Amino acid sequence: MDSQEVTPKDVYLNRRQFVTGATATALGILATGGLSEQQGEAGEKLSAEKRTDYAPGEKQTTYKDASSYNNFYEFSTGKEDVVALAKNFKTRPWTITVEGLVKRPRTFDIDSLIRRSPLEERIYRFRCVEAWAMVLPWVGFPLVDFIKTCEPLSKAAFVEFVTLHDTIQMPGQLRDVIPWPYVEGLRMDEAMHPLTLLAIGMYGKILPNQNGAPIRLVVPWKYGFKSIKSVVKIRFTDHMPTTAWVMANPGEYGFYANVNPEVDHPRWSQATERRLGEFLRRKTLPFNGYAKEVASLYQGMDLRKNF
Ligand SMILES: Nc1nc2c(c(=O)[nH]1)N[C@H]1C(S)=C(S)[C@@H](COP(=O)(O)O)O[C@H]1N2
Ligand SMILES: [Mo]
Repeated sequence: MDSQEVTPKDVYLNRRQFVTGATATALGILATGGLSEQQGEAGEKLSAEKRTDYAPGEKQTTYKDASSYNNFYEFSTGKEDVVALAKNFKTRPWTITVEGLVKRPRTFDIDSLIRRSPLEERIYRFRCVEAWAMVLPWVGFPLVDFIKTCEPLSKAAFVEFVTLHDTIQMPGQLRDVIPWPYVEGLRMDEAMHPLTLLAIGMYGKILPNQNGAPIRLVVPWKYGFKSIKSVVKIRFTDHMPTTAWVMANPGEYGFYANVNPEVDHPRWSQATERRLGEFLRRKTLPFNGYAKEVASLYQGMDLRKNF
């Protein structure tokens, strides 16, 4: 059994474990006088290697804006209501179950995952399908690193991600605005692309609940809804997953959801965006400005049909 694999008992023990300052630093967690069992609390500082080359020269959205205007339908469809409703959301203990086309299905404890992965800070542009956008420093590790650990079989062609389903903690799930639990998916090459991040923090700190704690996907060249929050399950499949948004409204939301200023949403233009905290609109760039990195993934595809 791998050290990062867990049983429910391990999860509990892990939570109680006292990590010493030295160990914590080696693990990529900045120890401020030793890390207590508060490990994983929102706002706790993280140390990560800074990479600034993903949105060079662009002004960052403020932490306040990025953490108080959120889409997280499990709590509310009101973007300004999520922060208060997610306040007491429990992010520990937390496990991620890996199933489907893998050598063997396994369950990982979030803290051991974090500990074994060197953390990076990456400043990405982030574009919501509803035409607002941000630039912010995520802290996390490339999804590809985790995929390698999962040992997918060669038949695996897609990865499906699932959010926690818990109507007590997430009362938004009592309303059927979209089918629950929230499901998203990526083609294997998209999932393995070095830009695709599993984020556990932002602005140098543990993710606030409203931004998808304890772990969420960040796919910077796709509309925000692909970046699924509070992930509990990852499944490797040989077919394209049916995602929650495609199920809810296949005419408006597609599987690929690549940011594309030339293809309008049926109800509004995607040509421009409003960055949170700014007044004037900016032009939206193809693949959200990451065309150089990712356009080749879609060579030969009709991106109007495959929206
Ligand atoms: N589980 C889950 N993940 C989700 C959502 C959601 O409602 N539930 N909303 C998505 C949408 S539409 C956007 S724009 C982003 C918003 O991320 P942010 O709140 O960190 O800005 O989260 C995405 N991930
Ligand atoms: Mo969104």
